[in-house]
Order: sequence, then C-alpha cells, then structure tokens
Amino acid sequence: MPFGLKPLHPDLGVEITGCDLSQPLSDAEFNEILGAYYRYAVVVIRGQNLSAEAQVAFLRRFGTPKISQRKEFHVPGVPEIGRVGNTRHADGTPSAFLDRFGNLWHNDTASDEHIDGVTMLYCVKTPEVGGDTLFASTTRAYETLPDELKARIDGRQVVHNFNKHNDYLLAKNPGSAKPLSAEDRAKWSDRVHALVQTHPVTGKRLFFITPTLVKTIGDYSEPESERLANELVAHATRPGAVLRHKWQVGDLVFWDNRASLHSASPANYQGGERLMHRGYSYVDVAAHAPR
Ligand SMILES: O=C(O)CCC(=O)C(=O)O
Ligand SMILES: [Fe+2]
Repeated sequence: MPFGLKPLHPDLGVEITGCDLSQPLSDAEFNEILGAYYRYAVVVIRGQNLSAEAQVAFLRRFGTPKISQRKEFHVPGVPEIGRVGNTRHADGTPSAFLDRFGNLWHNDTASDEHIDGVTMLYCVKTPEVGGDTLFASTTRAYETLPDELKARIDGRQVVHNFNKHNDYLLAKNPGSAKPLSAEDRAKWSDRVHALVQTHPVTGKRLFFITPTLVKTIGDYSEPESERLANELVAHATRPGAVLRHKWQVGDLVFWDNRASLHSASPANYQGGERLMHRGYSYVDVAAHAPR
C-alpha cells in the first residue's frame, strides 16, 4: 500500500503516513521514502516504535553511517546511534550530549568533505516546554534571493572550519566552550565547497553555508565573509520561511543537509527531559541521481 504524504510547509517538509519502520521495507517502499526526502528535504514519520538497531538498518538504506566521536553518549552496543538531550545517569552525570547553543542555524556537513548526508532524530523523551527543531530550505532560499545578493555569491567558494564554531562560542560566552589546544585545532581542516551549488539529485540550485563555521567566502575578508554568511541565512530563515517541528515521543525526523538548514531551540526545558536517538549517514547520491 503506498504511503500517504502530507506537506508541512510551502517550502519544505512532509509527513509520511502509513509507514512502520520497525518492519523491513521493500525496495519500492524505500524508493518512495527517498523520493519524499529529495522532494521535501525534511521528512517526518510519527508514531514509530524504533529500536536503535532498527534505526541503524534504516540509516544504512541511505549509505554509510558515521560514528560520532562522543563515545560516552553512544547507545550501548549501537555506536551508530548517539544520545542527544539533557538526560542523566543515576549518578548525575550526563547520559546524552547537550548542545547549549543549539539555536544556531547550520547544516551537519559543512565541516566534512562529503557533504551529502542525512541526519535522523528519533524522539524518546520530549519536554512539555521547548525543544522544537526548526528547518529552512536552501533551495527555496536561493530561488528567492535578491539578484544583488546572487551576484555577490555566484561562482564563489566558501571555506568552513569547525574551529571557527568553537571560537564563536568562546567569544560569545567565555566558559561556554573549551579553549582548543594547537593539537585540537589541527584536527579540523579547512573544507572548501562551492557556495552556490546544484543539488546532485534534484538539479535545484541552492547555497551551502553554516555561518558559525565560515572562515572566508571567495576573496572577501573574514568580517565581510561573516556578514555575508549571516545575510544569506537571515534570508533563508526570514519570517514565514521556517518549518517548526514540535516533537512527540515516537517521531522520526530526517533531513537532507544539502537542501536544508536546521536549528535546535535553546536548551531551556523548564525541568523537562529531552532525549533523541541521533544517527547520521553519508548518502550515496550517485546511486540516487537524478529525480
Ligand atoms: O536537537 C535538535 O533539535 C537538533 C540538534 C541538531 O542540530 C542535530 O542533531 O544535528
Ligand atoms: Fe545539527
């Protein structure tokens, strides 16, 4: 039986109904899901009862799962799935990774060389207040970009480096991040990508950027590059362009990091608990193109 599709916003996002991911999917069924993923960039499937193993099996349909470096937050025995949230072990130590500054627009791939990736969050616990995740389309953003801004970015390359993100957090609030040693900094190399790109599967034009990681854009100075990055993302996330996902336990949400930007909400849950099982998979777009 074909799945149902319910678009969530004019620019991006769809809910798929009639889908139980705890059961194996046929190739035809997965192909339907893949079609929705590329067409809408953000996919919501609610009411799931998904073990971490079943989540990995679904992740693998897209490509190769990436193992997070935060081993202490892996689901025991399932290193492809990390815990994200504010939960604690019985001894009071955190049992999940909490990004206190999650309310920054980003994609999850700017610090990588291979930028086609799907991020997948499965909601285990959600607070009554806060914890929404926000999404915006980078294809629609490019399409609606004023010509003057298009002219400033067309043909330019963007250099992202994860160290910039750490510097940004420290500058904003000393103590919010760990000052990095030269050895730590050397782990993150510059990643150079075209700022304006054509999506390899959908053929749509988009811009690819995560402002807090931007070192430079083209030959603009660092402060000019930063301003330009913020202008682009302000356009992408202007009022009316944002899809807000309010979580329910059992929601699985996954997104195409090339075609969208996302942002968590500030981690202020007023005493509530939030726990997501998070996976990320490199996507083998060559096997998917074009649609
Ligand atoms: O926790 C969220 O709402 C989003 C977190 C996030 O940015 C991610 O998992 O990549
Ligand atoms: Fe993210």
